Amino acid sequence: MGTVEPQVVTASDVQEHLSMTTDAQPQVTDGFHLVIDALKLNGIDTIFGLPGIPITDLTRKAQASGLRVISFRHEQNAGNAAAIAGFMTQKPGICLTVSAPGFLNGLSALANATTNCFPMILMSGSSEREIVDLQQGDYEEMDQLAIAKPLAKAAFRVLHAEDIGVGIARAIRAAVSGRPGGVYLDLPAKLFAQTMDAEAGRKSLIKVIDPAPRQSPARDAVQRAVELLKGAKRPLIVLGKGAAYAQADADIRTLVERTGIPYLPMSMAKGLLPDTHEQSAAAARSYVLPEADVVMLVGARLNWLLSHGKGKTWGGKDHKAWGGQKFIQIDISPQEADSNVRIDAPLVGDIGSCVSALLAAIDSTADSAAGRSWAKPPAEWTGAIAERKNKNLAKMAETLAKNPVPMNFHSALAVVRDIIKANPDAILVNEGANALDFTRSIVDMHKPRKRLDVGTWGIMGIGMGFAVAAAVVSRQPVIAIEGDSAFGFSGMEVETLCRYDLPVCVVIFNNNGVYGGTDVNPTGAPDVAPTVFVKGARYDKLMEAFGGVGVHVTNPAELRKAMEQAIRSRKPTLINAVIDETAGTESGRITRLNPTSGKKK
Ligand code: FYN
Ligand code: ADP
Repeated sequence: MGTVEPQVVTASDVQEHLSMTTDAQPQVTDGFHLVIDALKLNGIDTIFGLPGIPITDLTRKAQASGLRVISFRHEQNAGNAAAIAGFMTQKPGICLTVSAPGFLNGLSALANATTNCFPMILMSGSSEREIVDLQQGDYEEMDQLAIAKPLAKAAFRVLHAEDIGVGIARAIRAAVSGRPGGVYLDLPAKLFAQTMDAEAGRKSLIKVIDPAPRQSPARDAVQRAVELLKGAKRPLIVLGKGAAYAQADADIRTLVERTGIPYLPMSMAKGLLPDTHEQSAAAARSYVLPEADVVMLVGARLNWLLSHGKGKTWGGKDHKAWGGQKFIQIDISPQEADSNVRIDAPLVGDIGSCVSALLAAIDSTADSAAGRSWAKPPAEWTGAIAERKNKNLAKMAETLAKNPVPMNFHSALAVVRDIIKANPDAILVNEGANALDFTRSIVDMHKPRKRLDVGTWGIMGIGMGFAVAAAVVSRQPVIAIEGDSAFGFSGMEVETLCRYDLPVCVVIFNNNGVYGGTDVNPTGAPDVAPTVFVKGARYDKLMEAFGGVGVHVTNPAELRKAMEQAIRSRKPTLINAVIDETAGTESGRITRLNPTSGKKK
């Protein structure tokens, strides 16, 4: 990324904007171009957004300047696209929205990005401060900066053109340094038309140097962790989405394989090592979590997804409670340790630096033990895991071999598993309840950062935004496995998929409702039950409406054929897969989170 020549705005351009008259031909620039130049100077090449007052011209000028501007139908989807682009690239994804309602629509994605540690910048046009602060009733008046602050990692406002360079630089650094997250940048409408000398404008821009500095762990912290690992009889490594984001793939794989320690990938860490790896303990999850005596968390928080490191593990049945483990936690956030239970060996730093430091310490420990290599975990531990894993794998294989009519999640996902195996570079986007939980345990991932899902919040609605960004960023085929309810939150973006002709294959598991279409209205009144949708809906027609390929399938063979064709053609495709509406459970594997009235169903 070299220096970027400022977008020189001639007087006639300025006249067009400011209807000013001038004889001279001063070389000036304006707020529009300073924003664009600042982004380009920092290697940003794509904006996800939705045009409208006061940023429509910014989208036009951005595109004219060579930035890719991907326009959506709802800002939440643009924001989710920006967030996952950040996760995939380690550069902040940019979401651009109009003021007030557009800003609010983007806010849910900003909050989700902050929660998931995805680096993104929500840039929104806004009303003039003097009117907002006096609450005089401006067009779309809203104190957006104040509203964004609690939900963002950082939030800034720029009032003067000469400060745009600093504003963008601060937003970029805040988004990617330390624990990545969502940043809000407030751009009042008047800012864009402000002009300044072009040369002064160029000098005001900042190319951010080393925006995400490596942070090495302390030597004693490394030693403390190695000692714990050395003494473990039943060690376990948990890989979280932080480990995927760090892009330290080779060292992470070496750490797992050199120590021989079993590992458990969290959903978006699947594929860091292939899910078929012999050390994967994913298919023995409820056994390894409570039984391990030392658990090393690598970019994974002990939050609800890991039952807070104590109590019962999640799942359809009660499991042995956790308790008494010793924890090593590798994390860039020093405050994360002890958030739920005591962390015996916090290793604070970026995962790349921490893992390479651990490897060096492990190697030196092995050498000092008279040339013995690192002692692998005891066979009774790895053997016990293998026994449970193989039992679950066998049970799953038996289920997947069945071909029930109507098709259910398992028989459909047996096809998806094959398709992903045959296309390891394809990206899998996944959301839903049963559609999410069954896909997670059935569809093996083979490469890092190929599974993008609902993440820490379990948020519905990420599907099409993630699919658009995944296709734009990776240029690889994208397969979005969607619950029919989940798809509804972002379904209008199938038009976006077609408009940009993206190689996205959306597979909707259509079981006629939220969780399934079997609820009935007990009153007998005409209204269907709150969880029921139109029976036999044909979502495939929606894709056809915009020129994409729509396919309706009712069995695995038809699903396989349609998916293979979609991958081959790289055409936007929506497959409406009819799923037995009695299959699955309410809320999938987190049924127990539903408060019950105590009555057994
Ligand atoms: C896993 N398992 C397998 C396999 N992989 N069996 C066979 N083959 C394979 N490949 C086993 C695993 O050992 C568990 O069995 C079980 O399948 C479930 O595995 P999972 O899903 O990894 O484990 P679990 O207990 O569900 O994990 C808890 C959880 C997870 C909270 C981390 O449920 C989750 O991430 N949920 C997200 C929910 C969400 O966000 N929903 C969106 C909104 S829902 P046992 O070991 O025998 O237990 C709106 O309503
Ligand atoms: P998962 O849901 O997969 O378990 P989480 O989102 O709970 O993952 O945890 C991700 C953790 O990774 C966060 O605590 C975050 O601070 C940390 N993290 C993110 N990026 C890095 C990095 N580059 N180096 C170290 N830690 C990181």
